[in-house]
Amino acid sequence: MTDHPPSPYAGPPRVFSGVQPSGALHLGNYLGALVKFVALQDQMECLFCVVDLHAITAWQDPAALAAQTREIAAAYVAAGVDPKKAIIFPQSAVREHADLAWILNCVARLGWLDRMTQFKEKSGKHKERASVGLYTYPVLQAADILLYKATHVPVGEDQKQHLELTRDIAAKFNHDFGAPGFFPLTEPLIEGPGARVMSLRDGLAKMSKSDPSDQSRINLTDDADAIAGKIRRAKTDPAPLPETVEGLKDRPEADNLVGLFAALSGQTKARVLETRGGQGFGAFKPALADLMVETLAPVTQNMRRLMADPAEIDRILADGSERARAIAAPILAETRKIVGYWPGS
Ligand code: AQP
Repeated sequence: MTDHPPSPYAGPPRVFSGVQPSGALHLGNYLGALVKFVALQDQMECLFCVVDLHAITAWQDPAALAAQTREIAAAYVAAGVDPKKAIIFPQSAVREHADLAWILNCVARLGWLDRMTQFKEKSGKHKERASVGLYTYPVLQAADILLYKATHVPVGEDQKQHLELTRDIAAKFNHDFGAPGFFPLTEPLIEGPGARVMSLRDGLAKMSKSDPSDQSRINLTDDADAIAGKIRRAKTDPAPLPETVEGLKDRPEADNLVGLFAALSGQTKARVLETRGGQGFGAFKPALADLMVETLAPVTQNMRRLMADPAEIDRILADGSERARAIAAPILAETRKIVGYWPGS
């Protein structure tokens, strides 16, 4: 994607990120996104959205969608996001997302979207049967971010290409409409050992909600026995752990488990291998499972408690929607004016 000159954007720093209510959250979502959300809420103004417009790019049962949205919001709070500090809201409650997405659909180029690897992966062999929404998903994502002039977006590594596209769209809008610095060139916040959590069944595939095998992922709702069982059955190779990170090359499953240990214990992979190098998986896996249970148990418990009080989650989401709208509305109004829409519309 294009290298852009430094942006003349002069607005305040602001964080936006989102998770789709398309199924139960897993450890990849937790380490790739939620943990970063918690860390950022004390550093900048943060908006954490439950992106239900994105979720319907693939079929969602209408009778279940609102409950799934509540569950993701509960997961944010259970993981440590404070709704008094950060703004937590459902995307569909702020109509401005769809309005800006249309404008940005007219800025983004077909050739840019044709390069998006996530569409290719998700649409598979039958791309002509995928929804048009799935194809333009990254443009809606750009609208989500730019609607708040967000300067930073914490995401997993799988979203890197979409974030580059967001920068391209912002730069082209600013250039085409003669509005330098109107939209920021958003920085992705990806780094860290949890940025790419892989499937427990295949070290080359990312851990994903839509993987048909539940054994491939640790769900945030899994209890201690389920976690221990999944880690015990996780695919590995017969060799013991290497002493150095270089020794993990061509051992994707071992690399993933060491990466998980590092992310959960707040260490680097090198540090983990300094103490665990030479250990077999028979000893390493139970230690990893214990660490995982210890980290996730409080989150799971909090989530259960919150899910038992849907009125409280709804209150958080209503408050968040109002605060999000208050930021979005003037930015959209200005964008519409720049585009030349009918005055007063
Ligand atoms: N395996 C992963 N490792 C690290 N981060 C991950 N994320 C997702 N999978 C991993 C990050 O979680 C955030 C929310 O993702 P999402 O649910 O909005 O979309 P997704 O990337 O499509 O998630 P899934 O679980 O893989 O869902 P499906 O199976 O529906 O595609 C994002 O920040 C993402 O980077």
